[in-house]
Amino acid sequence: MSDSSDEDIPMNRIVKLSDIRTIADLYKSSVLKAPAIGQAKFKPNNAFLDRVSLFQGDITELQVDSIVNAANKSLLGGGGVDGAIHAAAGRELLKECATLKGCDTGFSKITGAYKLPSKHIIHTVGPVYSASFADIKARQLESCYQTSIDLAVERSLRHIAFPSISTGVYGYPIEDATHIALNVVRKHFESEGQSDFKLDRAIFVVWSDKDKSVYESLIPEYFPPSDEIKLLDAEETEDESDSQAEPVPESQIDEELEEVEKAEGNIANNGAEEVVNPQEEHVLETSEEDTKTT
Ligand code: AR6
Repeated sequence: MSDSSDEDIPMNRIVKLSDIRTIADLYKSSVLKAPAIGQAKFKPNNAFLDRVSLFQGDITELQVDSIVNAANKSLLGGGGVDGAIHAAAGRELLKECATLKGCDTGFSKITGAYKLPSKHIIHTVGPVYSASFADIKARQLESCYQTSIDLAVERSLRHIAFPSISTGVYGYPIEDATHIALNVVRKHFESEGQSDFKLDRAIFVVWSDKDKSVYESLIPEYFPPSDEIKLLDAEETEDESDSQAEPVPESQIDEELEEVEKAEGNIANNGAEEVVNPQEEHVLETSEEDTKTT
């Protein structure tokens, strides 16, 4: 080592929000193509196209309000994106994570981001995929996205960047996982209405070319451009009924989740929490972490 000048300190690349292309841009440059007739699952809404991005690269480089970590139940680090986030954020992140007493599958907890350019990290625990429990796994993955968004909104964080949760080490099929990710974000935007919305940008971060092409092919189904309005009219009734399917009662989900947890026998959470339903989870999150400011 020669000296301690700034040049010797490796500077991670920082990607600003303004450098992250929205899907409106991606349609304009024909990276994204309008869906075929009848393929769109939602009606076009151009306002949403400026609030969604697809970014290929390292999530640790994003200078945004929050990035999501695909963690495990211990919240104490691991491989994949979890390893990259802990390595880039530094030991202080691990120290804060150690105070959180783990996290159950399908839920999320928030920390500071330390050496990262983002403001916060939302740690979510995706399901380990199993085709035998595909419905439950889908519900848990959906909950990862939803509870992460809920935390961002609760903390008034205006941007959230998601990696492709569970699709690496945890083996979730990328197409199925991408449908879930896009559906949750689209429904959140629908729930916010046209004005006074809480989330300015949802960024889907992909690492591989294959994952990028899956997102590029599925984004138009959830966020079609407005040019397609006329073409979609004929399909509207069917699309709306698809997107407003009757939700499964929470009690049923809880029972099924408990069954899966027992079957897996992989409780890595050294805390005392039982599996809780999404409503109860808000209480858990606020009581444990509200000492931190945003
Ligand atoms: N930026 C963005 N995406 C990334 C990055 C990065 N720096 N690195 C990897 N990916 P995975 P999981 C992508 O395995 O399946 C860990 O050990 C990767 O290509 O990180 O939820 C945890 O501790 C893939 O598309 O997460 C858990 O034990 C996606 O991130 C377990 O892995 C998710 O892959 C979680 O497994």
